Amino acid sequence: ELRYPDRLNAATALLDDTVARLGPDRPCLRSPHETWTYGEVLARANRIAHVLTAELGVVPGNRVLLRGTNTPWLAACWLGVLKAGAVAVTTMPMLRRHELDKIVDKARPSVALCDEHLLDELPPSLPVVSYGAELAERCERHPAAFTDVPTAADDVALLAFTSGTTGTPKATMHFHRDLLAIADTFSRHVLRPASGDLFCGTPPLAFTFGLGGLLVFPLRAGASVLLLERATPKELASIVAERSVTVLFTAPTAYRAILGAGEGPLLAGVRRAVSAGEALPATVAEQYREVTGRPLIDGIGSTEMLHVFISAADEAADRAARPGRTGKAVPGFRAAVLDADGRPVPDGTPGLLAVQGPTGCRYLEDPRQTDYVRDGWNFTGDTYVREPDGYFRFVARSDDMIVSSGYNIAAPEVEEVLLTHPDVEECAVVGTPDPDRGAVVTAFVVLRPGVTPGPDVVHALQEHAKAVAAPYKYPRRVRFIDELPRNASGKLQRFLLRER
Ligand code: 3SK
Repeated sequence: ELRYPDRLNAATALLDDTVARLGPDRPCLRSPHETWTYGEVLARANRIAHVLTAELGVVPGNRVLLRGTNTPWLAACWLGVLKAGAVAVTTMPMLRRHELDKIVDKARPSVALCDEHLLDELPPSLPVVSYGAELAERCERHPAAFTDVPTAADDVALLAFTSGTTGTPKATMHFHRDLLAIADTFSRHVLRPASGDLFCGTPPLAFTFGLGGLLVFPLRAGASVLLLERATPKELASIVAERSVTVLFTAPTAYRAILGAGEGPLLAGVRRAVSAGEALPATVAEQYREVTGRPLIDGIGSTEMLHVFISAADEAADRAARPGRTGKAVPGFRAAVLDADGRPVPDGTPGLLAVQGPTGCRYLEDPRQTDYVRDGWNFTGDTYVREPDGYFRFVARSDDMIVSSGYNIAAPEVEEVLLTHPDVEECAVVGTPDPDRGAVVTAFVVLRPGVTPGPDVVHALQEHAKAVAAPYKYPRRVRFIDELPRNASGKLQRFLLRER
């Protein structure tokens, strides 16, 4: 069981305590052009905390909206907000005015710290300080030391928004102790980082997958992180090789694109490569291992739980975590597969994934709280199977199970089959209404460059699906599209496809 003192400020623990332990001179936050040492980050975060409290009137418990791409400045602002005892409201840099309005209505921040290039979309009623130039100038007026607000371990530190599967945002509240708990569970037991590690990856710091992997975990370990504002999979692979990245966080689609372009060998120096955010296709996990000689660490997490709660914990587990099986409950968490009444289903039978642990779902004023948390379990919305050796195998998001003519068909399984066809770049499968079958399996397919869509390709894909999986699962409808709809954290928005 994890124990933290009653008085706990996560920024103090991540930054000041690391400086006290390892000294100020180690590299901490990097961008492609510069490196800030731990001492420099500490001084910047302290000065930002002064600006917030002394100039902007922020008091403990106030909320501060953060808007920016992944840069050392954004990370320092996040730390400064926590040091001031305020609550960080992280927002995806891609969001536009209409989405930010909803967040501001819900979170009621007192002020925003915003990248100077992204000011346009902020609601004009919200007081804002831009960074770098304006904030840098204000920082100059303040000392490099700050006494962090002695928050309680279960004071809220973070409001993280999730659009869920319906597009209506919910705010999840996370405590100071939760931020350390994700480092002391998934990172400590699965990643096992050392202070010499260099972390890198693509998820935005506004997505808790990125916040953990690209800020909390490296700082808790005294390691450094290379923050990228944007990178295509190809660019990411070259940067990883050039900069000798050792811990990598990105989504399954990026690993697939890197491997598909023959650039997998550029990842050979990565000690720990983590895939989360979406289900990892078995073919990608297999190919990654073949090309790099190392396992790709699959994980399932959620914004509600803050980070990953099922994954493969050590080398032996890595071998047992065969493609298709996400792993076991991360030490510190419990997981079970339950029926709709909350009773355990037998091993081998699909059911609802439920988890308990040091983190958990607390929505800010939202009636959907009781859908997610029941009888002390967090129901993640995924259908899983627990296998007799305790490993959990992903079947589908619960709302991605298609019932067609009485058959239960998991959309990700059909996607996995289609992805093995050489003409398919990406695809998404949904159920669409049908008067005879209730629903039919419908595939939205992005073809590889140079392949011309037409009835022949539809026929070839259908025959391929029938040959590889049980024929009742084949997509009776196939639609070609240029791009799959994804939300700001890169998750597929199947509900938009269903609406088409
Ligand atoms: O939403 C997710 O898929 C996720 C995965 C890992 C860590 C955190 C999150 C939110």
